Amino acid sequence: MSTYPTVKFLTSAAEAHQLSPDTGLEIAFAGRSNSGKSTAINVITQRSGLARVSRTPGRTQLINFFELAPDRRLVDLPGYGFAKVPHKVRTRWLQLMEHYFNVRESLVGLMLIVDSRRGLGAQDAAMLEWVLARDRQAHILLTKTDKLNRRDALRVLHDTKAACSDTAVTTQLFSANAGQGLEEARTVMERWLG
Ligand SMILES: Nc1nc2c(ncn2[C@@H]2O[C@H](COP(=O)(O)OP(=O)(O)O)[C@@H](O)[C@H]2O)c(=O)[nH]1
Ligand SMILES: [Mg+2]
Repeated sequence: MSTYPTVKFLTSAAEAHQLSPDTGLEIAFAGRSNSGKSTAINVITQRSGLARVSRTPGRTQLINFFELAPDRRLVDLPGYGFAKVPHKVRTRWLQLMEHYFNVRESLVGLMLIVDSRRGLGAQDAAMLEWVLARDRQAHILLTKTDKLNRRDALRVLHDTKAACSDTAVTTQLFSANAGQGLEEARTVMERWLG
């Protein structure tokens, strides 16, 4: 049986005032464009079309809210790290993210989606600092491990854990294609959502 049999899209927010009501508990997914965020959301919730998967990194800067169960949400934050976006777009992204992290009381934790072939970057580290500074939990999914051999995957896991060793951040390997790490990710989410 699906862990979230009633998961459904709730709403999109392009502006601060459009966030869904701040009740209950929610988990935010963040990461670079093309890191595998939408794919991870789809396989974790077992809904193939829930979050759209793109080959070309999208420029839409929307916060998408999904309801996992009553008063339990998954939030798809707009991706970052896309080199060619205009300065204005980047400023808007920053303002929307800062607003979200500053006001959101229902936020319990951040799932940080990192391409295992790239490893943790400066912007990923900045996202972690934001949530840790606000006393929220964080868990890193090192995605697309089917593209690495086992030795390289274990090395990036080790390096990422080492980079976060003075924090409570946890890290795991993940592959949507190979079905690796699904239960581990769901267990973290279940723990956070109580
Ligand atoms: N090989 C492999 N490709 C993946 C995996 N997860 C995502 N991708 C691919 O990576 C690309 C970007 O994925 P997407 O989920 O749209 O990334 P997002 O921009 O972070 O939402 C797509 O072509 C996906 O099919 C994975 O686990 N393994
Ligand atoms: Mg996406």
